[in-house]
Amino acid sequence: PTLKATFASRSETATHPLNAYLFKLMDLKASNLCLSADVATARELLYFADKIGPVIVVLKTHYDMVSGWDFHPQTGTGAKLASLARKHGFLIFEDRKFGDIGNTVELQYTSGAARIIEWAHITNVNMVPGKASVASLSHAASRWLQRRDYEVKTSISIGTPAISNADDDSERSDAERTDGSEEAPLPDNNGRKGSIVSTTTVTQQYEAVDSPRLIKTIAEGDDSMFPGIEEAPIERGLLILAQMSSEGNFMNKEYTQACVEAAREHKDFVMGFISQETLNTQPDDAFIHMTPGCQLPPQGEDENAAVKGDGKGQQYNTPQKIIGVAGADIAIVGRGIIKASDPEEEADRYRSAAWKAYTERVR
Ligand code: 5IU
Repeated sequence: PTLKATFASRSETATHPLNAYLFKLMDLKASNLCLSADVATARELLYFADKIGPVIVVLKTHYDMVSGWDFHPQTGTGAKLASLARKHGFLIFEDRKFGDIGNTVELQYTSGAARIIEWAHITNVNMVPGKASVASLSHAASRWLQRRDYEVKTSISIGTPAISNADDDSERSDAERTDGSEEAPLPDNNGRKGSIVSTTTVTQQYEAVDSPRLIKTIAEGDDSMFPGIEEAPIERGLLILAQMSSEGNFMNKEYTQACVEAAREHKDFVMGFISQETLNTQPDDAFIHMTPGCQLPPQGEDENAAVKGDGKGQQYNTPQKIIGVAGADIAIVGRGIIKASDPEEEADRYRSAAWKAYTERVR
């Protein structure tokens, strides 16, 4: 049902606020390209985010393959990526492929050193353990949002005391977040001193990532900032891993169908799928589809010629096949861009090919 619908119109009818934002971004930037920034160091990751940022709408990360990842909540790699996301207008997608029982994925999503939920707008789940992992991640995200709302309101009403030692602070909020499977109550509003201090700390972390002031400072005097880009909504989103690009993978039709059902049951949190084709089959399915395993033949050759795999199980399709024929929305490209002799130029070649496949599809 969505094959002929434009991204602009899908932005209007989207149920998930991040989908509404993303479709609008796609329309505005004329891009349905995601860069899979599979690099070995944080320095390269930030370099590519800044260089390729103008032509993509999603940046896909694997924080656990990056050496030198700085976990500092205010000045670390996550916060820097979030600033670049705002400067260039793209969403950050941590390709974490959560795959454990509900309680564990909840903790992995919100706590630990990386605190993925703080800096990644989107993450994904491998649904092998069952639908409960989707429910748990959704629960974790709404609790995080609730807490965030609460922190912001409280910090306004109590004012903002000076920050103490930053390391201390991260310890404290870690403890606050890892309080286990029991439903910990939100701190009450009646001024327990301890909770005010840690509350403000958390708020300041959020400010580091989300403050328009910070972004403005970074973007000031920089004319590469994409015009007309608004702030992304603070909501978090999930993609369900419904199909894979790798040879001989075990995701059969039944599995994929179960993923679609889980998505329909959690429309307020699930944005869509990592899949090889569109899975929107019912009239009110409004999911977005992002597809990895994408490469173009070398420059100068026939754009639609077949591309060989990587010899490690990865299989590639062209943007035309993925977007034009299979009906996916966003093409995810890693080595095709990262390993090119001129990644910026190559990224724009991919953007243009994927966009052309989309415009021809909706025509
Ligand atoms: N990725 C896949 N296929 C999948 C899923 C994820 O390739 O089915 I789910 C990831 C792996 C890598 C990126 O991070 O997408 C593709 O990178 P290349 O374009 O370099 O093959």
